[in-house]
Amino acid sequence: MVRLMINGRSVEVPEGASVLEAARKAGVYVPALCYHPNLEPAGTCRLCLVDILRNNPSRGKKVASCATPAAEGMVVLTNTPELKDHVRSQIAMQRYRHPDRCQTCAANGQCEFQDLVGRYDVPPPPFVKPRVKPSLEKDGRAHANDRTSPALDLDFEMCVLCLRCVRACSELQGMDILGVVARGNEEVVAPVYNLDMKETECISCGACVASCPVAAITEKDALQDVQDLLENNIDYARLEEQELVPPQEEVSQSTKNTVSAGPVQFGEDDALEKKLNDLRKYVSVVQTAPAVRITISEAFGLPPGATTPGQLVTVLKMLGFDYVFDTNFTADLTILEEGNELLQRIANGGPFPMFTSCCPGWINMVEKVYPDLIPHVSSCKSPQQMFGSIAKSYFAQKIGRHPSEVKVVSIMPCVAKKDEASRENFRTEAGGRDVDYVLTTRELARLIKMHRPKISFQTLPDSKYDSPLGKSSGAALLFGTTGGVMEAALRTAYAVTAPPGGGSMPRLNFEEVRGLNGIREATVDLHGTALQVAIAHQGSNLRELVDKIRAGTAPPYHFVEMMACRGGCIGGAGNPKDAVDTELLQKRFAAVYKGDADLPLRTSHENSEILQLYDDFLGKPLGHKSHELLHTHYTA
Ligand code: HC0
Ligand code: SF4
Repeated sequence: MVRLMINGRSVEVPEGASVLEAARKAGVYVPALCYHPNLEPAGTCRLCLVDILRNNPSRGKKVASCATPAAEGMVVLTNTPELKDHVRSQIAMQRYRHPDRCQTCAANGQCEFQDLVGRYDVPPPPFVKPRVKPSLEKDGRAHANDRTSPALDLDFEMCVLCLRCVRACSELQGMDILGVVARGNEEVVAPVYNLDMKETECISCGACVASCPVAAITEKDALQDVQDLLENNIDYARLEEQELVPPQEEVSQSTKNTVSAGPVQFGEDDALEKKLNDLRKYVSVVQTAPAVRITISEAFGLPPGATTPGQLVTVLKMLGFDYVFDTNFTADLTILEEGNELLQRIANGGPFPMFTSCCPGWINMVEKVYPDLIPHVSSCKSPQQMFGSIAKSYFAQKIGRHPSEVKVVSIMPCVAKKDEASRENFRTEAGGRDVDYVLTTRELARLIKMHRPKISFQTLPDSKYDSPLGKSSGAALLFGTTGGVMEAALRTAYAVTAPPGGGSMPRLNFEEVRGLNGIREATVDLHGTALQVAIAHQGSNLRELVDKIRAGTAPPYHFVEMMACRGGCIGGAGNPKDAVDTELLQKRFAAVYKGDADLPLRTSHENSEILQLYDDFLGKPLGHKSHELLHTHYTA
């Protein structure tokens, strides 16, 4: 540990920590845009300069505190008048290039640049000269936007050149899609080689989005579509056909009455209610991913897991969804399909290893970078997509609606799920896309705040998920974290491979696959069969493990779980953004395991609504109907 003094406050930090990290620990504010706790320091924004009065490694010069290691005995000043003037002039320079679009910006209220402008009271410049891609035009025009990705949008005007996205893509994901293009005044961050996003090997993981301090890279906005679904669900063109258009005089009369006579009365007239219901174009169905119930609380200033899944259901009902269902239900379904696929491969001798298929960032990586691995990937659709298929078949049938009249919205902690939902093989002629709209957890928080600005999320009452696609196990909740799909599968595999007549105790906890190390491996004894498994999370680790497997230097794994985001979905790029450092990730992680331990049902194969679904509709795992609805194929 080293001890230093910052603005008169003494603080102790581990060796190797930067002066900036020491200041944050001491509770001293130091402005910074290019700093991010998960990335190597770049020292490019120059906002975090400090004076070091004693033990200054730069002999008296101001230094970038993010890139300067704290040393024993340092005496640091962060807030002298000269430093404040420096910060204000740096921000003013950025403001000269940054459009004034705060009110309609996706980052409004969550923007690190907006915070800096407010904190240092930097006035707007007389005019703004935004950054565009002047030297990169393809059609004779400079481009302010790249909207060609199915999951994210780039707005070059918004960029503050902190390079966090470039570093996240390369350091965390091992992908190197983005870079600084052009020089001087024309400098912008964009896909390298003058490509459009859709032409790159981008895997839509969203690590760039999660690290962006402004809204230069954002998830593709689905808020307007979802609001439209919830608020504009009446087929007005058919009003007349239903004899619901009052004559003109009556309209004005009824308007008067509404104003003077209070709220309109409903309830008595069943026929009218039925006619109104017939005019509703769609039944809106929403599904919530495992991790959303853990992290949504953070968007409302609470710690991870502080709100309950029941409160999430309540708020979704308040927003107007007709049915609130759970992706955890189809996570349980996935275990039955994927578990049987693994057992089938064991019986047939491979191909091994079998890789999980639920993470769309990983699937994109396989298709774009490692197509030779396609036969190794499980053919199961992800739980999100299984849900869409089941909602537009089994559930549509149950409520007597045509698949095209059921609109499915997903709430996901993931940016790549938008890409997944838009895939051509995830749509049917009858129902269109299996999943119509995907909102990230962040977008859901924005939607809630737009519609209920004063909501006190934690005091909402609990509601139950609707049936029949709402019941789920603790194993399904584990899907939200790295190692969770593996553990859920092991719980069921252990139970179904138990020798007839029993005698052995069920096994629920597989500690050997838990943890946050980037690559983990274990051998699990399934009643005499040794199953070799591995787990990796975060793009750079996926690549490292794949390289070993392809080089033949990895053990002969049977089953490998791959998740593109650090920590799995609880670290997904669609979660609330604030300071997702290791400490916060550990809290989310602990909340998942506590949630699992608290649930009465812990294993997927004991979920009675899943068993009912097989009895009523699917037949059996890997059966004909399952293949049609729950499995897919991949293309290079
Ligand atoms: Fe995940 Fe999923 S667990 S990928 O991390 O398998 O996004 O939370 O919804 O589909 O269930 C994300 C989270 C899901 C899916 C599930 C899987
Ligand atoms: Fe890189 Fe992922 Fe962003 Fe694509 S989505 S540019 S792969 S960080």
